[in-house]
Amino acid sequence: MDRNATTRTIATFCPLCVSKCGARATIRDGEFVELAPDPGHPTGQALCVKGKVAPEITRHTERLLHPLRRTAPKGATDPGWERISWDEALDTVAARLTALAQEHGPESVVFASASPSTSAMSDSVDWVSRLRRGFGSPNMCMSMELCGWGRALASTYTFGEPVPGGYMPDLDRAGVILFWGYNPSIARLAHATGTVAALRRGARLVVVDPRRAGLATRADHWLRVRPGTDAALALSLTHVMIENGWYDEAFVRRWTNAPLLVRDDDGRLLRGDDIAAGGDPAHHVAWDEVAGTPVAHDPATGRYAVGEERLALSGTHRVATPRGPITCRPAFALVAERCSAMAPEIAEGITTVPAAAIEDAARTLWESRPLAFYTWSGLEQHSGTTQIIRAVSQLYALVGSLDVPGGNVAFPKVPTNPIDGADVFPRSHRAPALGVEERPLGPARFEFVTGEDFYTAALEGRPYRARGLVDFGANLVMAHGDSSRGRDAIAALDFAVHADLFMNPTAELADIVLPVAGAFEATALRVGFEVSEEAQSLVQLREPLAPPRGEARSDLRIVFDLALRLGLGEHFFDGDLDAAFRHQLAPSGVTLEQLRAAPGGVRVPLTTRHRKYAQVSGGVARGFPTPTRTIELYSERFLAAGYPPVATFEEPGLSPASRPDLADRFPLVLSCAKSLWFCETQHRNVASLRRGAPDPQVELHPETAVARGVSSGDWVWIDTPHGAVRARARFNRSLDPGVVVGQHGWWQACAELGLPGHPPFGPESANLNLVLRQEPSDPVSGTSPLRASVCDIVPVGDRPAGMGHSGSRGGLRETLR
Ligand SMILES: Nc1nc2c(c(=O)[nH]1)N[C@H]1C(S)=C(S)[C@@H](COP(=O)(O)OP(=O)(O)OC[C@H]3O[C@@H](n4cnc5c(=O)[nH]c(N)nc54)[C@H](O)[C@@H]3O)O[C@H]1N2
Ligand SMILES: Nc1nc2c(c(=O)[nH]1)N[C@H]1C(S)=C(S)[C@@H](COP(=O)(O)OP(=O)(O)OC[C@H]3O[C@@H](n4cnc5c(=O)[nH]c(N)nc54)[C@H](O)[C@@H]3O)O[C@H]1N2
Ligand code: SF4
Ligand SMILES: [Mo]
Repeated sequence: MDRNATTRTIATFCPLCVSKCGARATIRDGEFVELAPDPGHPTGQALCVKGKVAPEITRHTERLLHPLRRTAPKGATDPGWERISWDEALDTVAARLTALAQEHGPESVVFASASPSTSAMSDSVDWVSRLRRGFGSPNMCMSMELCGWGRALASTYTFGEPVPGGYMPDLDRAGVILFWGYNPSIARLAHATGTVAALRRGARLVVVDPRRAGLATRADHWLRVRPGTDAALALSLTHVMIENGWYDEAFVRRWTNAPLLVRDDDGRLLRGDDIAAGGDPAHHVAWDEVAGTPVAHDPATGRYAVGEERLALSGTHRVATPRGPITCRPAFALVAERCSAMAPEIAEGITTVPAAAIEDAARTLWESRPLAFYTWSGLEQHSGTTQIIRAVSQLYALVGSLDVPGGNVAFPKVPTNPIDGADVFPRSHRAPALGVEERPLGPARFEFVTGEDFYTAALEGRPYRARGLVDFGANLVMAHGDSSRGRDAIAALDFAVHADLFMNPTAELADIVLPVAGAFEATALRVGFEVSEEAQSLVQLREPLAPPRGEARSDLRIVFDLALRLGLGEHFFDGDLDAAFRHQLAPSGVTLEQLRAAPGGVRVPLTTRHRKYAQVSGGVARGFPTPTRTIELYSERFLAAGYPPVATFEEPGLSPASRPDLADRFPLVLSCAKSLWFCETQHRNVASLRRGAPDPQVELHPETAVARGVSSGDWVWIDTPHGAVRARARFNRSLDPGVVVGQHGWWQACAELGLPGHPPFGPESANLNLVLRQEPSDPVSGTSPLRASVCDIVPVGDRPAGMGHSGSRGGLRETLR
């Protein structure tokens, strides 16, 4: 070792995925050489392999270094990239966007971003939203429907707020932890270390996953569910709990809409003006069992005219009205009825989870409460995602652990000024988002556009034509189903700009590509680390550990530079990033100077208040921000939009059961899961990571393999009704023999190891999303059925029948519509 080398370490955090692990960076002779865990940081117990090789990612020889302009037409094998200056690049982008807005309206330009869960876009995504809103576009495409819908948005239809996306599991105090379609050992290290600590102090663990992955090996109950049938399992667990009285009845009466009467004739909630002339149409009605009379519920106060303990939760009640009697049942009776159709023996037939295991797990969830839970990708990406989330949310509501210590808690936040522009640029100034007409309750309601709707708008001009794309990272064609349609859609745009660290198959279709500074080359402000009160109290400024490579600029810098050129300077602090940070920080009492002097962050004392729904102000309890001011087990909004108002099991749209016509040919069910070594479609070019996982894999049961003449490690085709892609067989005895689990995101080569790329399109592809479609999608959200598709596994020597050289199968596709 060079004795004169200067070495220093700096506190920082890794923003490469959702975990945001606290870290210490080593700088040797001015070079960023190492990242290590920082146990003093609330998320710093461990770093994953990706975090540890952050310096290698930063130094990578394939980084984009200069702005580029396409010189060849879209579709040419070589885009003919030509280096241009930043001024030329930004001037061109601004001019093209302005022209599109003038000729076709700003809604013709779609904005996109890599998910903040898989990239450092968490540093800047709010500012991208501000730019979008300032520009006037209602359209943000960022795989919200594949990643955040269930957790963060669908759960709001039950609770009014995101659970578990907002109310985080209080792992430090939980009695029992439930991970449903979530594997934090790979996906969110800070949750994995927190869970291991909880298990050590005696907490119980229930995991619902088709694979015995990660913490499932340490779970008290591992429920091996058939992919996409999770709602059946949730309803069955709930049935067992209701039958045994294993639910918090007082909570259910007071804080859910379980007692409200539902009319038998039209399914609407009974109202004050139904039962008396001149009654208040805003009032709902429950049944007072003691008096045998209807009793009003006033959403403005959240109270009934009598104590909740007197309200009926079951039975059929004939309510006298001026127009004759109306037969009604309490919402809870409808819930219980729906659940009772899923007795464990029936659910076993649907989900493959043994009836006895369902009963045992239900007992643990109740007896070991408080219950803290989290759901993620395993419950997203299904044709029934919204109902699955409704069913799991309902189960959670019944346990009564919401916002109690050890349950799912909305931890406090350090106060800051919002920066996403929602307050500055009101929604009414923008056109309706793509897709909001077909799915009024879906992501478009929140200005998120599904891949399906974006492609339709670009290719078919419905409901209006998408003509421009401003993309910060999102690898749209790889992330969404039907990659070929994605390629055609993006190629059909008048203009696309893509900002990224590396070239990717989506960037290849852009007119201009901008080089982005890596996570450790940029300044970023992080307010709160989400997983606990302590984590939430930390404010940290991540300063650059290395100069940007080439001419790369941070995403923030690019957003602000573009804003200036689009005439939005007054809303972007005239391009001054420090001024922007100061504005954001103002209410916190923390200054930029303090943060610069303390790279490990500044802690702002916070106190968690529990049961915030019960806090009274002006004589009225806060309740929940839903139309009934309660947790909505029964959703009139769903009813009005034509969806089942009570959580319902729907057989996945592309399963052997729903498509018996396909089951002979494609008898297996295909799901997928993330890789420990890579984030989504990234990182295959990083030697230290690719060494750990050189090839795309598909996990299958050895019996399933042997029946097909496949040995461990063989290359196989994953064959779906839409075509076939390659992967290597990996045996996993924990799987049901009828289920296989693949990986998405394979396209990139690793030059250093001489490992090949796999074409994103065409017959030799390993891109799972090439042979999965965005339809049949979830009727509420439009999320794609990427996690429960019929398939078969075929040895690679036997090319699947009917496969054309495009890699997709045109003929069968028609029969699938
Ligand atoms: N079949 C299937 N499809 C899936 C999934 C699945 O499980 N199965 N998962 C879905 C999910 S959950 C998600 S979130 C999406 C992910 O899809 P994307 O959001 O597209 O995420 P990535 O593939 O991780 O990264 C996309 C690009 O972002 C770039 N990037 C990384 N960091 C930065 C940065 O700081 N700034 C900028 N400008 N660019 C950056 C990377 O270089 C990469 O080119 O895919 C979805 N698609
Ligand atoms: N190492 C690494 N970390 C990541 C990412 C990454 O790509 N790599 N991506 C980041 C992003 S964007 C996200 S969204 C998160 C996602 O984090 P997770 O949601 O944990 O990701 P997955 O591994 O895709 O899915 C979780 C589990 O769901 C199971 N599963 C599959 N189908 C079903 C089903 O039908 N029902 C049930 N109950 N379970 C099912 C899978 O077997 C898997 O074990 O991770 C983030 N962190
Ligand atoms: S889990 Fe890995 S990639 Fe994610 S923040 Fe932590 S160290 Fe970084
Ligand atoms: Mo994600």
